[in-house]
Amino acid sequence: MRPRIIIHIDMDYFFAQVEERDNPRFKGKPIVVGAEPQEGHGRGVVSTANYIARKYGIHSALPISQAYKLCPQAIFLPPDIERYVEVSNKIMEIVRKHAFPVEQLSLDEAYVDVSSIGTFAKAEKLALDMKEEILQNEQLTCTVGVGPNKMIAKIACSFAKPDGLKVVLEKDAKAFVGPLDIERMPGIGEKTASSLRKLGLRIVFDLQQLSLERMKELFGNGGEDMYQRVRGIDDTFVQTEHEVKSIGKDHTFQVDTRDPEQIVAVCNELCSQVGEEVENTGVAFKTITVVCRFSGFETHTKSKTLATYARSKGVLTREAMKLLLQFIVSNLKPIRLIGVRVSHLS
Ligand code: TTP
Ligand code: MG
Repeated sequence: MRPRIIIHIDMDYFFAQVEERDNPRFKGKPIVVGAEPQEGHGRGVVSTANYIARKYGIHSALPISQAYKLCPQAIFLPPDIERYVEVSNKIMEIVRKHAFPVEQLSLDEAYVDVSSIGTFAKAEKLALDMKEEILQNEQLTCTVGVGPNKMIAKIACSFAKPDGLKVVLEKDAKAFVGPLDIERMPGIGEKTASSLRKLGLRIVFDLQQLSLERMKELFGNGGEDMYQRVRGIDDTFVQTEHEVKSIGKDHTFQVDTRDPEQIVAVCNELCSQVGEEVENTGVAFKTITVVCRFSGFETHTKSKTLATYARSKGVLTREAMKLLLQFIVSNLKPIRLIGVRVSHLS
């Protein structure tokens, strides 16, 4: 089976780097973009700082008065958002022109689903090409992470900062996240982390030792997802603008099943719920996706894009059933969850 391959690309010290590029006299000096410091009496916070200023302990969201105390000789600049948007558009154009699905997270950060490229080696080459093109066209550096899913790609990227590239293969994902502080897991904030630490759970490896039941006790409804995440598994999609506007429903079976009658009945029900919502919102859809999670959390999706837009429940049910059947014949494990989704809406 073709591996899933995601690239996470993030510009280095973005606002400050644009300022540095446009004012060569700043090169080699600490730069802080943010609120006016007013010689240490200013209110407001740091937007970002270049890596030289970071050596003094300055970082995003730090009160500007503290930043001033840490490094009064830094160059303090107000943000020029219009300019950063302009630069961001040019960068995203480079990222998008390779024609893979792109999810832009902020001005300087995006996920690219490059699974169709086939191998991690090719994905790495593409990531380097994007990096090089951004440097040549915009004279700006960025960092790239390549991984089997969004979470791993993003963490890999943070490891390679600045101006770096890091690839983590699927087989290495679990070991890669093991030594991380639990707070690095998406979904574990400061508060949760602090109560987990009281239980002696400090790094992701500690959470990897817990049973699914224990994870459910600790994380409630999110327990199943967290059980996967601490193993380096993350099934969330790269959501392009089209896919954000999707309508979907899923169902988890009480007990994993291969009973065709039960599976078909649930799929029918999901199609009719999605079909109803399609009707209510008055949209038409072009892509139908069926998600199937098997015992052991292995999750697969299959999609069909129609030649023309459709609205009818009948079309949806027929196509979803065909996709579902492909799952059932190609994988003999019991099914834990199925989902039906329509996207590419108009
Ligand atoms: P980030 O990508 O988080 O930070 P960065 O690009 O400055 O540095 P690096 O990625 O190398 O660690 O954010 C992108 C931009 O968003 C950043 O340049 C400024 C802005 N920003 C804020 O204004 N406030 C914030 O708290 C953060 C985190 C970012
Ligand atoms: Mg950045």
